[in-house]
Amino acid sequence: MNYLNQIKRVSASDIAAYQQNGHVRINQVCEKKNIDDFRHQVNLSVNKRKEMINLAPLEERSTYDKAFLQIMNIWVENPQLAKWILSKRFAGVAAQLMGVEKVRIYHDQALFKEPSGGFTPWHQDQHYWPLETDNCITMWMPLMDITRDMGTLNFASGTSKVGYLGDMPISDDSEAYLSKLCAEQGFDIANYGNMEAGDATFHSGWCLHGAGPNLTNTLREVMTIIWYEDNTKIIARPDPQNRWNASRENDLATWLPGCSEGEEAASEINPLISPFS
Ligand SMILES: O=C(O)CCC(=O)C(=O)O
Repeated sequence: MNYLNQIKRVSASDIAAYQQNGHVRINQVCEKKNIDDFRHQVNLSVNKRKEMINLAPLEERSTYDKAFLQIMNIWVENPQLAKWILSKRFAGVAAQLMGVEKVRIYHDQALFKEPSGGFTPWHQDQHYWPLETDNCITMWMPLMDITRDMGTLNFASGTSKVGYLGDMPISDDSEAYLSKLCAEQGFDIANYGNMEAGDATFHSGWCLHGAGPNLTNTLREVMTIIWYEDNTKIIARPDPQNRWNASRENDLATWLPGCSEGEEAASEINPLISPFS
């Protein structure tokens, strides 16, 4: 069977840990012997896109832009990479953790932390996503062996249940507010440490997380994929809970093109993946 269709079974204890803490580490989601093609395809696309970006020197950038090179939704322009991003193998792990049969892709993103790249401020991913579900997940996979001092993720355990905490894009403000919140509420902070190429951490949409700076001279190559459960609607408007913000407006236009508030979140760039059938 094609490797990309091979389902990796997740243990009951890993599923329980994810449900409880909002994050979990699963080793060899892509076995090391198979990582080279995935890494190669990501790098091809990243290098192509990078040519179009005018990168300022690190010291002149904002905290956000110091944290990583963020190259988004590259699967749509690279059919060889699309095979990986839309694979049953990756979506199967996500679906088992989420407890669903089918998922949709929200978007992918390469997050490359440069040598001496800055810390990633505390944030909630789902602050950006106009999705009417709590069942969203991100896979964060290094494409190379990495050490903790290259900036592996810190997670505040149990925060997947806190919901929307307000309009807080990744910034010095989100760092200040959310690190204070973590300290005050006494959330345990987890970091899974060194990882091998193809290991992955998974975190849910509301789980508070961030990362340290890259203290090494090596570029930290990480690829991420975001999925949400099938049959998810876009937040309606007006929203009595006041959850629309500028980031969500932008995401609606960018990652759900042609879809409207209150409708199913299912544009042509959010393909449905049924890993188990
Ligand atoms: O790679 C990083 O430093 C941050 C990653 C992150 O925030 C995410 O994948 O949601």
